[in-house]
Parts: sequence; C-alpha cells; structure tokens
Amino acid sequence: MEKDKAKEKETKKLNIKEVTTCDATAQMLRKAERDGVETAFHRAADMKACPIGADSACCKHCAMGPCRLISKDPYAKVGVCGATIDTIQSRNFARMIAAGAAAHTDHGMSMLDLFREVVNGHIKDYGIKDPIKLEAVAREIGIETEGREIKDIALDLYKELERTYTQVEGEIPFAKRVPPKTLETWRKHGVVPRGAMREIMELMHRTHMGVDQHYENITTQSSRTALSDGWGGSMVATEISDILFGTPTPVKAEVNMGCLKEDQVNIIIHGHEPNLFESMLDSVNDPGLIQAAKEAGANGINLVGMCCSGAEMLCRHGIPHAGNFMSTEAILVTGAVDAMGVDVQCIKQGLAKVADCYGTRLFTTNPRCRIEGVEHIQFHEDKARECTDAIVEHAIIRFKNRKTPVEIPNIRNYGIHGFSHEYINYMLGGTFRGSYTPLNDNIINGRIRGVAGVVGCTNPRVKQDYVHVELVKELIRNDVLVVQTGCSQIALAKAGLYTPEAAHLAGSGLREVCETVGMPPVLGVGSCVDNSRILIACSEMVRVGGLGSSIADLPVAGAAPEWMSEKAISIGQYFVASGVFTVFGVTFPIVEGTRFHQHLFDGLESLGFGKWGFAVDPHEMARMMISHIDKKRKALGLDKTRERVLMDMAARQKLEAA
Ligand code: SF4
Ligand code: MSK
Repeated sequence: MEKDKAKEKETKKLNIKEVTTCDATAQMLRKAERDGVETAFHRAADMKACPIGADSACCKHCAMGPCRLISKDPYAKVGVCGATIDTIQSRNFARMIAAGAAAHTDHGMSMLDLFREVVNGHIKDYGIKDPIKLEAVAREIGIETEGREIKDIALDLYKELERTYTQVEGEIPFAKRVPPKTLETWRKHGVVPRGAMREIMELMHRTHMGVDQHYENITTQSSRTALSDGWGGSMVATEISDILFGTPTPVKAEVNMGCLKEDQVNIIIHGHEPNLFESMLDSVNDPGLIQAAKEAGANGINLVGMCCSGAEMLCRHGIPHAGNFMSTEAILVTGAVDAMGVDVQCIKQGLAKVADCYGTRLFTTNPRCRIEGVEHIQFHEDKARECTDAIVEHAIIRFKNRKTPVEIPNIRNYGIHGFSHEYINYMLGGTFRGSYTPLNDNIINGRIRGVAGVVGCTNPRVKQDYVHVELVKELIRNDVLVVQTGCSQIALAKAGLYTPEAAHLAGSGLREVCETVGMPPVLGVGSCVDNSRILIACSEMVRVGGLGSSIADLPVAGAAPEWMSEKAISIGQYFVASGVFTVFGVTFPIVEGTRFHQHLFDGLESLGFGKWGFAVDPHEMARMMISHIDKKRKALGLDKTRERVLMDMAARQKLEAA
C-alpha cells in the first residue's frame, strides 16, 4: 500500500454507526480511517449538499444567468428571462429524466447492437442462449414465428426493436404489452413514445432557454421520454440480455464482502452491461488462466460482482455479489481485490484513488467511461476475451506481488435470487398453466395485500441500507409482497431476507403464500434496467383480471428509498406515467408548495397516471404505500375480503356462531 499517498490528507473521522448499517462496510470504513484513506462517506460528511441545487431553484440554461430563485415565497422572483420557479424546476427535472433515460436506452442499444452482430455471425463469443424467449418476445410484438428458422425470427426481431430507439413517428414496439386502458390514457395525453432518440432530443430542445415554458407541457414530454426508457430502452436491454445470456431462474447465491477469498485471485466486475461480465466468466474458467493463478500461489480465481452488473449476474448465474453502490470503495480497503473492471454508470471517480492506495488494479473498459489516471483496456465484443483475459493476467500479477495486508470481513449471506417474470409465471402456475392467476387470487382473497417494487441506489446522505431494510420489513409485515432490483436488492439480501425462512417476518397472509410456494417474501429480479420486469408483471396482473383494467387500478406502489442517480428519476417518472404511486426518499429536488410540485404529487393522478410521493422515514414511507394499496383495494371492492382473511380462528368461530 502506498501509505504516503493515502496520508496526503488527514481523513475526517466519521460516526460510522450513523452512516451505514452494513457491518462489512462499517468494518472497512474503520480500516480506511486507520489507513488514512478517504471515501464518498467522508466527502459527503465534509461537503453539505447545495441547498439551491437540492431544491432545483437554480437555472443555468443560459449566460444571462445563472439565476437563483431563493426566497421564502417561491413566486417572489423570476429569472432574468422571466422564467418562473415552475418553469425552472420542471426543466431541471426534465433534464434529469433525459439523462437517466439516455443512460438506460444507450445501454439497451448496446445490447441490441451486440444481438445484431451475433445473429449476423460477426461476433462468435456469444450466442442465443434462450431461443424460447426469443420466439415469445417476437410473437408478442407481432412477428410470425411458426415454422421459421431462429435466425430469420431474430433478424426480424432486431429490425423491429431498433424502432425503440430510432423511430421518428409511431408507437414503440413494446407499447403492445401495455394494458389497453393504460395505453388509452397515454394516447389521450400524447405520451406514447416514438423512438427514444427522438423523445430525448425533443426534451432537450424543449428545455433550452426560451422554448417550453409551461410546466405541465414540459411534464408531458418528460413522461413520454421516461416511458421510452421503461417500456423501450430498458425493456429491450432486459429482453435481449435474457435471449443472449439466459433468462434468470431462482438460484442460491451468496452476497457480502465475505465472498472475497484471501487465498485466491479476486476480481470484481462493477457497472451495468452484462457482456463484459459474461466474457469475464469465461476468462476466469479458462484452464490456462487458472493454471497461471496456481503458479502464482493462488488457490484459484474468484469472480465477484458489485452494483447492477453484479445484481444481473447474481440473478442469472448465481455469481457472488460483494455489495451495493456505497460499498464499492470500501471493498477495495480489504486489500484483497486484485483487479476491478468497470464499464458504465455509477462508477465513482473516487475508486481510482482508493485502488491506488491498496494496489488494486482498476481498469475501465468502455469508451464511454474513462477515468483520468486509470488504465483503459478497451472491451470489443468481437474479441471480448482479449480484454477480460488481460484483466485476469494483471490480477494474477497483483496477487503474486500483494504488499497490502488483507482484511476481509467474515460476513456472507445466502439467499435465493433470479425471479424473472417468466419464472414467477411458472412458479405460481406450473409448467402447463403458467399464469399470474394464483397471485391475483391471493391479492383478491386478501392474503397478499398488494405488491411493492422497492428499488434503487444507496446514497451517503442517508444511512446506507437502513431505509431499504426498514421499509421492506414493514411492507412484508403488512402482507405486501416486495419485488426488487439493483442496489436495494443487495441491501435486503445482506439483511437475510432472501431466504424462504424469512417468510416468518411476513404477515400471516403473505407468510402462508410464501410457505405454500416455498418462496422468500422478497423477490429479486435483477439490475436497474430490469425494473422493466416489474412493468411486465404489472401488465400481466391486469391481463389476468380481477384487479381492474389499467395499471393505475392495481393495488401496487413503488419506492426508491435511497436514490441518488438521474436514472432513478427517469425510473420514477416511467412508473408514475404507467400508473404507479412512487415514493422517493433522501430528498426531492422540487420546492414544496409550487404548482409543479402539486402537479407531480397530485395533478398527474387526476389525469389517470400515478403520482409521486416523498418521505425520508421508512415507516412513514411504508404507511404511505400501504394506505395507497388499501385505497386501490377499496376502489376494487376488495377491502372486505382482506378483513375476512385476517380474522383469526376464534373470530371466525364467533362469526359463524352468530
Ligand atoms: Fe436565467 Fe432564464 Fe437564462 Fe435560466 S434561461 S439562466 S432563468 S435567464
Ligand atoms: S447501480 S443507479 S446505484 S441502483 Fe444500477 Fe445501484 Fe442506483 Fe447505480
């Protein structure tokens, strides 16, 4: 370890109990402080969030400004151009959505590019692992599959899905999956997406100085753009990744930092796109590289995931996962990570310095994401192993020359992950009658009160994992089945909720269903782009019947309790536009009491969409979500069934005797 560099600056001491509930991360933060190493937790403590930025009352869209509208009365001032607080806030919010949607759709487009090259035979390192899913997706969007070659179907599927991005007019292909009544609402309000490129371009244009200056009109285009992410770019990313790499089915896997192995070459892949990780999986299983590792004195090569590409590989292949977003610097403090390869999104620049302090070899691999001072090994899909083999070779050299003392937190949590929409269908209905009918029936009969999606990041502005874990525990205690993705999934996995035994933490109705099916009360479905699986599940619940005719009718709610990224705002807006009540924690970038705030938190619902909610406290968040679920149950006439199912035996006997 290069202690001199590490000690460059006196590290401010944290109250570690206040910043994380993850014991492994806490142990590493204590070590980082002993070693004089700084992390994002320290920087967050050192730098208060800018209050103007947090409230989104600042505009820097032109050089007449920046204009700061800070006063007790948000309407007391306007920008130099005359822009009101509602215009400024809705433009800033819209640009967060444009950036978030661009990230997901660019990810999806990379998957589609890869699919095209695989189908055309130009890339041979990957193939089609799930032809059944390929045919099913093709049929759903109107492509003839009967009696046709897989390659021909795949070529048609590529052409059709390309429209998700490039189409100038018309509706995106997966609009066919949207429940008719939801689609009707979208058409009425002009938010059915064309191609994502067009929507993002138009949103950036409209939010330029002097263009769209009506917050409601800006919100309409924000919804359209966000929908081009959820039902477009993200959904394509999920579906194509399943077709190329396999559709997840439940798999037992371990999470937490204890999955690092002191006597092995440890390699972490962190980021979002599964192709780098898939290739690394081949590299670490290469007999030549395993032999090289052994010759260097290691007992093998240990591949571990982090963040969303880790969550995707956890669900798809059961690859161990070391931790979520706020643990990516902390894990390097173990000294046990020989190499970390990153691709895109949520890669902290701070990793470079921590890696340097502990001698970890950090590599960027994607041309979209370079970091000053970090070695770049370009990942080319047509010669994928060149990049991943090189990372393994560097990791082996680093293992052989390890100078840093190793301290690995001895914490591992086992759980079951990988509940794709297809598997949930099968799990509930069986091979021959795969269906969501049992889920709907259990919601109708009241054993399951409703379904909540709890997703998103971790953020050093709140205690790591705490809000996720408390919220989910409260939801399942109240018979709400929870579906998860991304860093939130990892928080709950570390808390031990991904085992069927965790059903004992659920209310009696949900517990009964979990015990009958043998499933955990919390279902993990993958990475951030895999939030699209939750949209598909909502559509399926509507299609099966008994829970209303649009997504807005369903007794469901969503939350991103510790969000931090622009992608999260795009996800939130596409859930809201799809009809879901969506609660965010940490902070909400809009000033309360403004017309734009009222539009997001109330107005959108009156137009037939969902709406936003905000709470910092997990119990308040749960209360809001449960009361929304109950409101929807009541509207469906299901409030009485739940009262019946929750009666204990004595109460039933009393009723029968009466
Ligand atoms: Fe100020 Fe208007 Fe320029 Fe924004 S667009 S910086 S509000 S003058
Ligand atoms: S990685 S966007 S911190 S979920 Fe998708 Fe985690 Fe949030 Fe990144």
